[in-house]
Parts: sequence; structure tokens; C-alpha cells
Amino acid sequence: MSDRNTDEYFFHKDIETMPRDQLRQLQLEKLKRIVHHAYANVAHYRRSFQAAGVTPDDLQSLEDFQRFPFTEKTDLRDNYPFDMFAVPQNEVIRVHASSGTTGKPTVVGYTREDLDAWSAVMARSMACAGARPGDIVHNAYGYGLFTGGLGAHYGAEALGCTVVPVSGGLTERQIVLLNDFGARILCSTPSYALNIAEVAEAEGVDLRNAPLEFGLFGAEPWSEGLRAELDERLGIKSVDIYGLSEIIGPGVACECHQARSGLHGWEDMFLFETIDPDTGESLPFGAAGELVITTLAKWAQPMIRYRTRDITRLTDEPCICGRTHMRILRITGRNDDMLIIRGVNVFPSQVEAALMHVKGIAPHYQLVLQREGSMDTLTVEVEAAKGISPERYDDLERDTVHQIKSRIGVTCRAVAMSPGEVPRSEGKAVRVKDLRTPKTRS
Ligand code: DLL
Repeated sequence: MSDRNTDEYFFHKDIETMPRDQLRQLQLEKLKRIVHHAYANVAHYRRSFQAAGVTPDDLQSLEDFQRFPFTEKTDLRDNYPFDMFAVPQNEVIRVHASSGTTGKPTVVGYTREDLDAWSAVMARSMACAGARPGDIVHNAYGYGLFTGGLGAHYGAEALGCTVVPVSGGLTERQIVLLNDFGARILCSTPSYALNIAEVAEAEGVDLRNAPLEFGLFGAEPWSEGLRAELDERLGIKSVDIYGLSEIIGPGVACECHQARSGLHGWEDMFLFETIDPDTGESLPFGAAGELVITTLAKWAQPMIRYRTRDITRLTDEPCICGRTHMRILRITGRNDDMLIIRGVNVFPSQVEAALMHVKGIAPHYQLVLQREGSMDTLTVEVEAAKGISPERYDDLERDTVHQIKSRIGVTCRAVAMSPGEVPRSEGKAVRVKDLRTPKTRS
């Protein structure tokens, strides 16, 4: 057996480095099985397949799959709570739910086999990101209906780590535990990691001297600028991890710590496509579009061509880590989070990236949307870094407006606030304050 400290030991070599043609063959076999299972057991899929004029027997190649219908978040809502289940409820041993911004939450269910598969992909993701058996994992993702806490928890246990199940919040205590227990791995949202860094600095604790080495950050869009900031302030390598409850939770894709350049999507478990969000046409590798994912082995609630609303690009270029599974490039944002300001499309993460070029502000911000006449306007609330005198706030505002205009092409207003005034995150950051009055229906 190889040395415990080499990556070799942690690769599931046969799967993670499988030649791509074999991987595609494996996907087709698994896909046929899951499509039959979904069709036989979920009334929704029977209806949607019939409406599209397909049956499971029409699936003879991966290309054929493009004729199959998409599944959307509204389908989960319409079948609330349990009608998307493909097994009897007494075989579902866990549910999670995401709080939708409107109406009912979306519910997801897991059989025992599904939970084992989730732990396995999560353990694989953590190893890919730099975690090792025996590591102490400080898990500051929220526990509960959100999949972050329990997903990272069971994945870390499956890898053989020591989990500190601290959840989000009570940040002073997080610093004490991080320092005293000597965690090597921090799991949290990137915005909460920034909050932890800030509180540690305020308490005079230099986490750069602690054993912390890797951060597994995800659950919200973030920028390369924020990555550099977290690397520097926490003295770690920050790694991007992706997932969504409808598909399984965290662990759908993860960056390798060697390249940190795109997230390896686990293609033996999930089928990834990108589509043009307007026409539904499949896009080639490299083109930006909406990510669509199919679960290849999830029995309680198979998801067939699920439209994630996440905008990204895929690449099958070889990676220096040796894994053959394709990479999802950084998620710019969600379709439904895209703002249209004076005709320009803009994602909050692009604003974040632009703000990283403004000197004298802290990386905390909120976007305020208002409506003037028929136009949406954007005000960016930024926060002055500590020690910046209020006389300089005008300059900060001017520079903010300038960086956003020159980098994204959007005209906005900026308001500089005093240190600590922009709300801090303990989970997914709220980036947008929407003060527009609801549109009246004509
Ligand atoms: O956020 C699962 C998760 C937990 C992923 C912990 C990573 C770490 P949901 O609450 O269902 O599940 O939200 C899923 O969050 O469709 C994306 O819009 C966004 N998201 C998740 N990871 C990333 C990421 C979890 N790395 C939704 N970059 C997804 C950008 C992300 N957006």
C-alpha cells in the first residue's frame, strides 16, 4: 500500500482516473437503469416522458438522452412533499429541504444506499481538496435541513477524519476550537470563513500560525479575489466545492488542491450537461450556459436532467492531478440571481470580483436594488477598511463606481459605510437587498 501521505493512496484510482470513453460507457449503463427506475416509480416522470414522446427504451446512447425532458424546481414544488419519491416512504431514511425564497420548500429524500453514496462522493471530494484520514475537520456548515452540515459531517467520517460538528454561528467559540483542537480542514461558506478570519484578527488570534491548511468553501458564489483574501488571512489553501440538495448535497463536484482550477464533477455518479437557458439546446464543452445534472445512482429521488439555474462552463481538458473527470469552471451565479441594470446583465459575484480592486475597502458588501421609473438601479454598499478616515469615504465611493463601470460595464452608485456596518454572514451571505416595490400586474 502506498504511503498515507501521497495522493496516490486517496485516489479511487480506477474510478477517478478512468479513461473517458470507459467513463461514458459506465454512464450510459447507469443512466439506463435510473431512467427505467424513475419512469416505473414516479408519476411525474411518466407524465413528462409521455409529453416529450419518449420512453426509457428510447435511450440507446448518451446522445439520445437530449430528447428527454428537463426537470425543474417547480416540479419538486408541484409534487410537494413526497410525490417525487421513487421508493416507498418507509425506505427513505432521511429528508432534507431547502427554504425557497417563495412558497413551499423543496424536499429531497435518501435511501440508506443514497446516504452511503453521498458520503462516498463527499469523502472523495474532501480527499481531492487535500483532506486525509486522521485530519481534524472543523465543520462550520449549518446543521439541519440544509445539506451542508450533515453532508460534510458524514463525508469527513467516511474518510476517517475527526469531525468537530460546530455548525455556523457563535464565531468567538469557533476561533477557540479551531486554535485549541488544531483542525487541518475548515468547512464553511466562503463568506463565513471571512467572518471567522475577521473575528480571529479582532481577538488577536493569528490563525495563520494554527495547523489549519485547507478550506473547503462552497454553497454560494465567490470570486478568485475572495479566494486570495482567505488564503492570505487564514494561511490556507481555499478550495471550491459545489453541490445542491436536489442532486445530493455538497460533493457533486470539487476542485483538486493541486490545480484549484475548476471543480471535478464526479461523472460516475452524475451526468453533467450545459444548455442554452433560453432555448434548452445542449452546448459544447467550453460554452457558458446553464448546468443540467442527472443523478446516475440515487434511488429515493432520481433527478432526470435537472436544471440547476447555475451558470458555468465545462471542460474535459486534462488536469495536472491526473483525474479524468471533467471540470465545472467557477459558477458565476444563478440565472435567477442575475440582475439587469440599465440593460446590462450582472451577477453579484462579478461585483465582488470588481470590488477586490478597490483599495481601502474591506471585502464585505451588499447590493441594493431600487426602481426609478421603469429602470432598476443598483447601489453598492461597501465598507471602509479599519483605519481609513471618514474624509476618504468619497474617494472609496468614486473608486467603487469606477471599478464596477470599467470591469462590468454597469453604472451604479456606491455608499461607503464604517467598519462593521455591512451585515456579516454565518452561512450563505445575503448579497442583494431588493427594495423594489413588487411589479403591479397589468
Ligand atoms: O448549498 C450544498 C452545498 C453545501 C454545497 C456546502 C457546497 C458546500 P443548496 O442549499 O441546495 O445546497 O444550494 C445549492 O448553491 O445551485 C448554487 O447556486 C449554490 N452553490 C453551491 N455551491 C456553490 C459553489 C448547497 N461552489 C445552490 N459556487 C447551487 C457557487 C454554489 N455557487
